[in-house]
Amino acid sequence: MSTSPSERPDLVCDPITNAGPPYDLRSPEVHIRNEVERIRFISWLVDHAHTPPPETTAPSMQTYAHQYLAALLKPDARAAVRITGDHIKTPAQIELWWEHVIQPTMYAIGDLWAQGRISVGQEHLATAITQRVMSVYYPLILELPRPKGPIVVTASPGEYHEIGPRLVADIFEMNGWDVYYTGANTPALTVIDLIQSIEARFVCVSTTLVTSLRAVSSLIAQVRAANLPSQPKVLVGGQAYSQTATLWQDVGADHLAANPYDGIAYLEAHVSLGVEPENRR
Ligand code: B12
Repeated sequence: MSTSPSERPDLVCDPITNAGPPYDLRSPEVHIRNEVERIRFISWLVDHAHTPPPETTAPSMQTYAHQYLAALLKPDARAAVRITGDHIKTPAQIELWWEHVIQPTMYAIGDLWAQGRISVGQEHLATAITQRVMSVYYPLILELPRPKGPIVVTASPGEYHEIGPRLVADIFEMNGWDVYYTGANTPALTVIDLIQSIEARFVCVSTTLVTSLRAVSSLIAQVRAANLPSQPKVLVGGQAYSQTATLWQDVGADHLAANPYDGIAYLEAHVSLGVEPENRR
């Protein structure tokens, strides 16, 4: 891709004026177009990873992503925190940043590593910087009201990729869900105990590696066999499902969501909202 993102205003989600993410949940066409543009953009980021980001007075989400990637690669944690902090003023802007800066830059980091253009150490450092950046916003995220009920978000057993589920957990939390996030490589019994103790009606399982899917099947089978009173629905997501359309059914899930917003649409379609708000955190 040779065009610069700043030359493509149609790809740009304005960071200041746009209230919400550029998804239209009712329109699969818009969703597919967004995903195609995102893939193109990641490839543009990879190609321009070592090109200094231009100085601009009206940065788009994509120029921010370019600047953020440069900070990860330098590596400059302070610059990554500063670029993020200059942009984020509201929870809606955290969501935009998670989806349109953190996700594509981490994919670009993965591609740069797979192409041998950065070392495994640089990839680890970039991941650590992103984790530090995200942690700045927990005082804000965790203070928001969460009246929609408790849910579990977990990375499946054997799965060490945890930024994806963390990002999902944060976006669910910012949309009113009371999220219990377990982190990476969570044993099935821990997940079952947690669902039981908080009476979660949903468990959301993130998986990146296809090789982890056997463990996902086992986790879901154990959740079903536990016959929990809250009868939790199992929502799955993550890159492990991107190659074959039916994998989510093979593992026994109730639903596959391509991104956090598809996930929210599923949760909201399957729960009656506004139940006992005084009992909700
Ligand atoms: C950081 C990283 C690591 C770190 C993870 C550290 C951590 N604390 O998370 C470490 C070093 C541990 C690691 C290890 C490995 N990694 Co790695 N890693 C990555 C990297 C660069 C970034 C991951 C990330 O943060 N992505 C950003 C998040 C936000 O995206 P996401 O997870 O896809 O989540 C989004 C969606 O998928 C969706 N989603 C995800 N889950 C869910 C769940 C629900 C319910 C919903 C609704 C939505 C949803 O929403 C999220 C937000 O949009 C990726 C590159 C990539 N393409 O992701 C490689 C990558 C995933 N790793 C890869 C590999 C090969 C490995 C190793 C096998 C390497 C090795 N030989 O040891 C190991 C496996 C370890 C294991 N058992 O899990 C490959 C996988 C290739 C493949 N097709 O299988 C990738 C793609 C790199 C590459 N380009 O080749 N890795």
